[in-house]
Amino acid sequence: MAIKKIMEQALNNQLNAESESEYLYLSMSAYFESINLKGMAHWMYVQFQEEQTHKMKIFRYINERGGFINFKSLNAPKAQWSGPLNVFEETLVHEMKVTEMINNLVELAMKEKDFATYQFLQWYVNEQVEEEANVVNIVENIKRVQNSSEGLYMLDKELASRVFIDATMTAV
Ligand code: OFO
Repeated sequence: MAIKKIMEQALNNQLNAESESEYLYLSMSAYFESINLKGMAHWMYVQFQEEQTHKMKIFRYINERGGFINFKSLNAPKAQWSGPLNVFEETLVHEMKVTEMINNLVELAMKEKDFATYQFLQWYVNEQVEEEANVVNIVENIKRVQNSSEGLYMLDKELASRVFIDATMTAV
């Protein structure tokens, strides 16, 4: 059964929001490059790659359900921050907003009795738990080492080890 217009539109909004996340994290990666925190720049680059996969999962799903893709133009992301804590605190606020958007989508899928979309969205529900937990952890660690350049150096090295996992390769 083809997807209803109301659900198609809501998923398209999410697809565009994932593009905005991509753009934001790439900008954060560039910022970290500019202040020579290579590990954090790498972490944000992996985050950018992850957001691409979040977008592409929705892209594939809308197509599979016989819907249409509607891209919107994107606003330029913010480019300057006051330091690592500021960046990761803003990342947490951003991810909390995304979680709310996903929850609203789940609510809509239930209301429309679109059980396939409801099922599809469960991956995103779980992913948001992980996204928020990861960032909370980094914010706490930055607070711990904030006044120690050695601590910041060690944390930057740790964040350099993040590995990108392609979510489009896992089940939809
Ligand atoms: Fe796509 O989860 Fe972050 O924004």
